[in-house]
Amino acid sequence: MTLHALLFDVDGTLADTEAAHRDAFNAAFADVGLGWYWSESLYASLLDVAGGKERILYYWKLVDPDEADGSEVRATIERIHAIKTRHYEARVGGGKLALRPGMLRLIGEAHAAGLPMAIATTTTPANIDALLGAALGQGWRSLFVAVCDASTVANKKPAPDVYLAALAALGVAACDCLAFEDSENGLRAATTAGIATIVTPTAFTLGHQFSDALLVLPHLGDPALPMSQHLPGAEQRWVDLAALRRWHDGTLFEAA
Ligand code: XBP
Ligand code: MG
Repeated sequence: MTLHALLFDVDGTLADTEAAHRDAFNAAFADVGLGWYWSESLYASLLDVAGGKERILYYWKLVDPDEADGSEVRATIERIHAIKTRHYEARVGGGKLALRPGMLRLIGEAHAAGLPMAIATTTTPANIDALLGAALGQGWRSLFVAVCDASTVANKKPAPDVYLAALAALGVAACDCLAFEDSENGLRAATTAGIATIVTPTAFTLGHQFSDALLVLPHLGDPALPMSQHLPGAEQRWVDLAALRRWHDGTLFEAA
């Protein structure tokens, strides 16, 4: 099998964004006068619900089931979420949040090698622009064959839909790809789509189940920030294209 494409999740994978999301949700709740506050531990559990709007509705049903069934709820959630997105953009825009170790380097390596890439996320399109516009430059979209996000498919992760949409746009078979994820929902979405997946958990997802992952790593590392652990079949302690190709074609544990 030959590696034909890389697919990247956004939140928690390309960058450790969920703290900024949590702050943005809480700022929006304060703006609209809702006495809600999502603590870190509560937010970690709410992250099991993919999609910010879905997450708000889920929480609303927890705290006030009767009100959450009202006719106006959908419109109210849209309004809250639009405010939240503006707060999020303010928190990560302009390069305030760097990509996780190794991501900028790997994306550059793949682009230089002509290896197609796609994004498969459940987050809102504006959030991706805010994060990647600074990290990768305003022309960041040209680096990816497809950007599949909350506006692309109805069913969010752990449904495989967003990965299936990315595979269709790439025109490659799932078995010829590798995906990068940070959460159990994301891993389930990618593996259900048939894509071998490398997981780099964050503090929010460390306790998740990753038994179906090809590899679980603390991050992808960089020459300037090597991982503390050895990588299977690799001399260096950061993930590069050569290592990915070996892992993908099944020579995972053969000597480099
Ligand atoms: C993570 C999500 C998103 C973000 C919040 O997306 O589930 O909902 O938590 O962003 P992924 P929105 O890991 O698939 O990138 O409020 O825009 O949904
Ligand atoms: Mg994620």
